[in-house]
Amino acid sequence: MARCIRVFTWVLVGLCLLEAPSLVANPDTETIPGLFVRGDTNNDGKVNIADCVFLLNYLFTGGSKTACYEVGDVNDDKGQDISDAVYLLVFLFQGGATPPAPFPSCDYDPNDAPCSKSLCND
Ligand SMILES: [Ca+2]
Ligand SMILES: [Ca+2]
Repeated sequence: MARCIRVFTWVLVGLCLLEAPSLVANPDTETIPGLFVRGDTNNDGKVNIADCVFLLNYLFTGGSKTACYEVGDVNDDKGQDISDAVYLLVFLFQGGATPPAPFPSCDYDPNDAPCSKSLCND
């Protein structure tokens, strides 16, 4: 199982080398603590393939955590796992479902804790 996950991760990382579309998040100009954009896992204000890589690095290679848990819960199922990276890849490359709100603009998720470390709050 661990080997399958490693192989799958490398396949996903390989996909990351392809040129990918990038959505620019739309941070609010107001400073309101707790806002975030779902899927902006590397907290750079854009949602693109780099966020998939960031999340996979965290999940499988001990990379840095996301700014807050909800940012990396791309499919909003209350967990962070490989399905979130796959969800984002399918959205970016295959026209899959849009990540649940807050996306693509900074906002709150009424069902989740506020995200105090997001770029949206700078
Ligand atoms: Ca990003
Ligand atoms: Ca999830």
